[in-house]
Amino acid sequence: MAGLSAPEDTITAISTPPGEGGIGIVRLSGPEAAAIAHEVFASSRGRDIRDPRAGRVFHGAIVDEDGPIDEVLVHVMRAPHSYTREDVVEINCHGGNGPLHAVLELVLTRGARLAAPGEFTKRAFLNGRIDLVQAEAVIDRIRAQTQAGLRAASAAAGGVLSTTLHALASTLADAQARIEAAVDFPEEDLPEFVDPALRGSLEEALARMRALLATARQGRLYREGARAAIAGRPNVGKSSLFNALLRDARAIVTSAPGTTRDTLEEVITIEGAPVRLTDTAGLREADGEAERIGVDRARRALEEADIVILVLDASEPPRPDEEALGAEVAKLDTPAVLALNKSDLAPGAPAPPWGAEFDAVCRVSATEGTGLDGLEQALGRLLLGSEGAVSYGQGLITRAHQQDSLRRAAEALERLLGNFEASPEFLSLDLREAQHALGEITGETTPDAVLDRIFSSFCIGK
Ligand SMILES: Nc1nc2c(ncn2[C@@H]2O[C@H](COP(=O)(O)OP(=O)(O)OP(=O)(O)O)[C@@H](O)[C@H]2O)c(=O)[nH]1
Ligand SMILES: [Mg+2]
Repeated sequence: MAGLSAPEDTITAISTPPGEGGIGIVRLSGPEAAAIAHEVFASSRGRDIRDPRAGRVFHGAIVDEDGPIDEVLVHVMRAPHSYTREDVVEINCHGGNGPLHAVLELVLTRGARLAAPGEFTKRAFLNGRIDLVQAEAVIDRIRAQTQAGLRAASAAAGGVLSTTLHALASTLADAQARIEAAVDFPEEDLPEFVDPALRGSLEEALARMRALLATARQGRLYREGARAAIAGRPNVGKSSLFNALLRDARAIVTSAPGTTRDTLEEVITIEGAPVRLTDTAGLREADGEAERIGVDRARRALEEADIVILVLDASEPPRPDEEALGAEVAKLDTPAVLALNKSDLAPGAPAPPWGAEFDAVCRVSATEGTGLDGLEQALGRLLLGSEGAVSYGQGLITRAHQQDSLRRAAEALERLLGNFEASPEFLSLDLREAQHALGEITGETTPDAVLDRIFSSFCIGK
């Protein structure tokens, strides 16, 4: 972390979300946190919050020259036993814009500086309390939309992925030491460092990197979710299926074709992953401007989707334009499911021959609710892969930059193993590259500009 020194000033921000609530918190972190809070706080029992022996939680009022502003509880956490490892003071006042902003303004006039987004977490990182993986997992925890996503983020915040990465880094560091010894003492026997044990441990490290890389798709899915678009010609039951998967009568359903005009989105959970489901307008030659715009939006939703559900009315023979639509969907890069809806009206109806182009064919009845389990399973299998729901054992790669660094580390190691008989200088270069790439994930070698970008994507007060 060259170039980054521990900050000296004391920062502050409102750490609870805007709006009204039972309590709201103004947080201070830095060497002057207790001194600044002391200046604006009147303890109801006359205690001095700067005194470590006085305790950690204080009742009283925030006061300025004109008198009390709010009744508060002040929580003092001393370095290094705090989120940032600095002195931290949390002023719990009443949750509302009035009290929170009054308290914030007051501590700003007493010498605190307004924190940048993510600056508390950045300090926790700079002060070595957490590494970059854990810092990023903090924001994933806040944004998690499903229980499984929260669990994955909590595992990462707790250090599961970090432990795996640090074990890999230490294997590489060992190998580096042995190879460098061979560089420094070229007269020594080479076979000693090219021994099978060293090779074996590097091969094992490479295998672990590959296993970790294989979690990237799942990891991203749990963090960001996937987009699933429901498409088809008018009146086949797209909105009914949307409602059935949502278990809610969200979209308007009528027996008239062309009911849905605008796209409609809701999040459902599939195998613990958040999936943004989109209902779209029926695809046909549009009748009027609103429908034409709806059809354009439907096409866009199809293009942007991670998975497409094409709905057919199983009680009628497929139409020629549906075959063209089927070919169009099957040609997309995205996995696609063919849903034969209204199967209650035609239980044994066969799929059209071009259905074979699809990754899965499901018979459903949106109105009866049958076949939904099978459809959800197909979606889960196609989105998550055959490995199914996530396991947290080694941790998950959840971000593109982690995946990119890990891939470079694995490539460097592959090169090294492919060249194992080469001179130690060469091996040492590849190893260094692999170590550097791993360090980008945990934060040791991440460029400052990237760190800034990561932390600035956090919310204020975190
Ligand atoms: N019997 C039966 N009728 C269904 C089923 N699904 C939908 N319907 C009926 O089909 C008609 C059209 O349903 P919608 O869900 O509005 O169809 P849509 O594809 O969204 O139609 P547009 O929005 O106009 O493109 C309604 O009368 C539904 O009640 C089903 O599984 N079985
Ligand atoms: Mg509809």
